[in-house]
Amino acid sequence: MLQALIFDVDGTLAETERDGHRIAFNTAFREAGLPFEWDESLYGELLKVTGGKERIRFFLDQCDTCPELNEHAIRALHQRKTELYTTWLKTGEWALRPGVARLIREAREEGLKLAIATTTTRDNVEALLQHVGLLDAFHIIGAGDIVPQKKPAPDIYLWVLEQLGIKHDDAIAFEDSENGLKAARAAGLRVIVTPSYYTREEQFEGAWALLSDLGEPDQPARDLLTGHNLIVDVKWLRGEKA
Ligand code: XBP
Ligand code: MG
Repeated sequence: MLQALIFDVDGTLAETERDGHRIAFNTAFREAGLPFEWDESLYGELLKVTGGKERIRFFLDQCDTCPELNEHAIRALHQRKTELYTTWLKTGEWALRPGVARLIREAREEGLKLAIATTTTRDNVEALLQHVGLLDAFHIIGAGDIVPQKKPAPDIYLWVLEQLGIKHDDAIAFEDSENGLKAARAAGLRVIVTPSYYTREEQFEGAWALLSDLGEPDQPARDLLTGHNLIVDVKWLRGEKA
């Protein structure tokens, strides 16, 4: 029986990567006097590495002309990036994707539990949810370094399921990326994928549904496999998926 919905954050709740995270990384690099910046296309490639600190380390390991940074320096750089990013979230120059707030409110009213499973830093999640008035809607927030291995490892989803006290059959995950899909599937979950700006070309084999977004009454979502229009609501999730 469906008891919980578990949401990824970046790309799934909102398009936060290109104009949010990326700009915050670049501003932190510039402030620290570092001689590089991540353009839109390079950032798309770097997104394959989940987690901001891991992404910086991966980039530096591949870069012959970049200065060496130890783990302490990367941590400090990333902390500044988090400050810049949460400030950006508070400006409100972004929006939740279609259907996200509607489904979260409806699920709450229907007595479903709500959780977050993300690789991003917890401060980021709280700032985002706070800004749209949805922080109180969530029972569990699984974020950042709370588990040793980030997506595509299943760790964050397994941790969230344990905290919720439910079995994988009783929850549905919402993701936008192949890494996220793999993580949720490896935890045994059904997964609804709504590809985002950077993940449109990825492979989503094993997704329970592949949709343009969650849909609003005046702006239905599109099933990307069948071409049908639909609105993702709790009734549909409970089994009337047709
Ligand atoms: C997306 C990510 C994150 C952010 C950066 O995570 O890969 O790493 O880009 O966040 P998800 P931090 O889609 O699972 O939410 O810099 O805070 O690590
Ligand atoms: Mg994502």
